Amino acid sequence: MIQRNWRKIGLGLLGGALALGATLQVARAEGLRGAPPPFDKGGVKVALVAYLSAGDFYQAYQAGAQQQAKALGVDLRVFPGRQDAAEQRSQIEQAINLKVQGLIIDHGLPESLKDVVQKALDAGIKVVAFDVNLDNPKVPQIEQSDHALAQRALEQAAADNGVNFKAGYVYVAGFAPLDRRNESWTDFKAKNPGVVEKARFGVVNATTAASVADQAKAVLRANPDISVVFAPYDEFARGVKLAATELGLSKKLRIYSADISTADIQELTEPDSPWVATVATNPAVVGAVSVRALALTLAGQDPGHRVVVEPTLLTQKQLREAGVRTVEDLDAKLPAFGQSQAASAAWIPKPGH
Ligand code: SR1
Repeated sequence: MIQRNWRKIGLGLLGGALALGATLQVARAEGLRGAPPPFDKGGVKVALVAYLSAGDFYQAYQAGAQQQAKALGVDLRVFPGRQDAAEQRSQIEQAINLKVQGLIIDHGLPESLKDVVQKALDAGIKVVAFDVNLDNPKVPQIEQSDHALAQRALEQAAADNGVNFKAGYVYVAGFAPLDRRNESWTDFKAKNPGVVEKARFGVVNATTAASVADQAKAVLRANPDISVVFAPYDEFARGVKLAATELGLSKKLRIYSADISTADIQELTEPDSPWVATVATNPAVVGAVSVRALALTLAGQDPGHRVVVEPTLLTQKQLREAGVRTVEDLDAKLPAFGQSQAASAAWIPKPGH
């Protein structure tokens, strides 16, 4: 009956859902052998509601979430928020109305989410959050160890440049991972007074790299003594690299970032690239961990309040020397990058199994 109702509701909303760009995958009807309820019976419906949908990170994250959902026999609907807080709220409301059993909230602005997430919890829906602090003991928080991520990038900057340099810094407040990375930057500057932040800039929108490139051009023209840019988001780093290339500064600037994608590897390793290091997880692994954390919560098992996927330092030199061209190459060469034991259980199959 529940299954039939779901189909009815699902068909009624399918047009709207497709218009929103939601993706639908058919749940495994027979259930997962040896799994606890509700996975033993099959037909589990969950939704991933994202705030950011532009950029390689989020596409890979969502693909990883879909692969893990498929392995679990779960019907995962992805709602792309399109960098719009009101749209993300409305999509959470839609997911509640669709009677999903679980929700993954992927980024967003806490103040516009807390009440609607509480509404979902009150309706008996289990919720986990990736990179948005919902400040709710019932909501496990998934992250990439952002303090350590930024520290490792900055240690590499110090190893390459010493601790006396003029820096540009790309930051937008209000995004949990960027706020955590900012705490590491503040700490690094306090410990290294010879590191002088000459300019701070940044924007997050549907075309982040292009917008940051415009800002970076103005900043680099006005501050020719900047030799290091800390840009802890790959879209930021791409923007700064574009600006440096256009201004002919590639050989006198070094960029340190977060995140990696196949397109980023190309940009890091090309001749004379100023993008010299990044610290990153495989976003597909983070997407899979998010689904596993939700699955554990749905099964009444505790994934822990803080679920962490550890990032790896990737330098231009290492990538070039190892002949790494793609994220798949990284997975093969660095097992710690290509998999995570976070939020695992014997009954949860790994993606692709
Ligand atoms: C605007 S927040 C950008 C970050 O979100 C994810 O955590 C990625 O690591 C990216 O750097």
